[in-house]
Amino acid sequence: MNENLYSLFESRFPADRGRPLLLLEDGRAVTYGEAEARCAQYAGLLAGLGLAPGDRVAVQVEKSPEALLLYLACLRAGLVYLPLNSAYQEGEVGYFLENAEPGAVVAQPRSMPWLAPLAARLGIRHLFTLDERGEGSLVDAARGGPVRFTTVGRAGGDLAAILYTSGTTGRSKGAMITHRNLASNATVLHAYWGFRPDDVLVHMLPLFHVHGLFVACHCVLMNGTAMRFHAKFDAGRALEDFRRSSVFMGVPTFYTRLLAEPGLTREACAAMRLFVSGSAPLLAETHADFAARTGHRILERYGMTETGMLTSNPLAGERRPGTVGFPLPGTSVRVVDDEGRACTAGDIGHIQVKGDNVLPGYWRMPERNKEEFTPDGFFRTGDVGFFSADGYLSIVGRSKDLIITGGYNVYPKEVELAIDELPGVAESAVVGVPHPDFGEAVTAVVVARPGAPAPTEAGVIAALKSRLANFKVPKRVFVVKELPRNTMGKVQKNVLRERYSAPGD
Ligand code: MLC
Ligand code: AMP
Repeated sequence: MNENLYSLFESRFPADRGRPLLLLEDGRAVTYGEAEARCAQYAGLLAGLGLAPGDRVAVQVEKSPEALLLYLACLRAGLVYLPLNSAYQEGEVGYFLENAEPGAVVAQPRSMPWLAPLAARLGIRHLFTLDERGEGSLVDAARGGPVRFTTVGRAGGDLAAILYTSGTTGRSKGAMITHRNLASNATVLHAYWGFRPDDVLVHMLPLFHVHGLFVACHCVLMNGTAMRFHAKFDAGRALEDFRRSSVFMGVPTFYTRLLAEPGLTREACAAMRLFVSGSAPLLAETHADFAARTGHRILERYGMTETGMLTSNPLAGERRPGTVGFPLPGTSVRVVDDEGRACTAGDIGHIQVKGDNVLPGYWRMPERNKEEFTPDGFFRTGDVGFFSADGYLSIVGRSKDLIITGGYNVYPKEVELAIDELPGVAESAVVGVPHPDFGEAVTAVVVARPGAPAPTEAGVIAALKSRLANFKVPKRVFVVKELPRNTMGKVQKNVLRERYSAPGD
């Protein structure tokens, strides 16, 4: 049996291929028929380059309909899709390309001055451009190609995508995601959230991470219906769309920004049936304010790049604020103590998971696979939480040193390593402090090197901007004489978090 995820989607496409898949900001639409044809052309182009099933295609582009079709084309051709956040800088991309050894790279035209020499150095023969308007050498090369393509047969365990996630050591790991991982999660979410034949989803998330690419797009593709497709989040546009749509998915920052709009009313959301939040904790206060203003109780769910979606508040029963709901069908979620013994309800412990949605391992990192999985095959999420007596999971913290800012993960170690390389810096510590818009804000505390000119806040921020994706760059930098340490010599990040969370800092 062909377990290619694309074939599953295709089986759900509407019989009338003239129906829209994408409704664009400028009023145009991309129908299912057009999507199939253009996707076939990209698949044909990539296969024609000599790329074989299992080869990686790295893609660092802004969001556009073509970017989505390119993803579907990779699935269809049996190639492994490797999406990269468009904010990543040269050094970050260099590591991913060196590690993943893609057969082809598709990137923004503005990246070519540094990307072309990098690709040449790494022996990557095929390099294409694709810009935010959906134009570039990729589109030119595919134009006029056959509009049919026979989807390549894949087994469920074959790779569909690799998504890099940073690690506590500062080195990124490629999460290997299989066709089965994605198909099982898509099938479960589509059913659990009760998708209906007339649903229209408002899509404002980026396309290079799990939430926007897999969770949102897969639900729509499984439903064979349309999404209103926007380049990025815009609260005003979202409100306009809510009047003629039914489902919205976002990170908590989307919801706090919507709450700042006077136009967010019960009447503006009357056509909507479901608001989903995830990727970062949704404050119970945001949940309550949103319900008071719109009459809608946001449905919060919990997931990870490595595992897809794991738990969800129910569509029908009580959506309990501050919790992430129940394990999804087919996913085992357990909470264990430091010794690996099951915790009882109410007791806080480590969250571990198992299921068809969980990755088989990290790309070329056998040692990490041993550490991240338990001997009985559960994946260690690094999240800490507890189950209530009636089965709702709450996340109370993380055992991994991680900051989530506006739904993006930032590992302090990576930022600290970049800061420590700057002239005049002896050492640094990076923490997350509460932020009204982004939930948490990356904050750096820097110790100057004796005898060297002291670094300045503006200087550190400017230097980091060319080295790190913008969301990793600290919003504030404090230069201090020394870092607080415990008796073991370990930096006390909790002390720093408290110190720099104070209003006025
Ligand atoms: C942008 N900036 C951020 C940021 N996004 N800083 C911190 N955190 C972020 N998330 C930078 C900008 O570059 C800019 O810097 C400054 O902050 C202000 O930018 P902005 O104009 O306010 O940002 P905007 O473009 O509006 O983007 C904010 C956002 C976006 C929240 C809309 O970040 C976003 O779409 N986030 C969603 C992330 C997501 O999809 N996560 C899912 C991961 S999957 P400067 O210096 O230029 O001023 C996952 C699994 C799961 O986690 O469970 O879903
Ligand atoms: P990522 O690696 O980007 O996939 O991020 C996954 C992490 O995001 C999880 O391990 C959690 O720490 C966090 N996360 C996702 N959804 C939620 C949520 N609803 N509440 C709290 N944390 C969440």
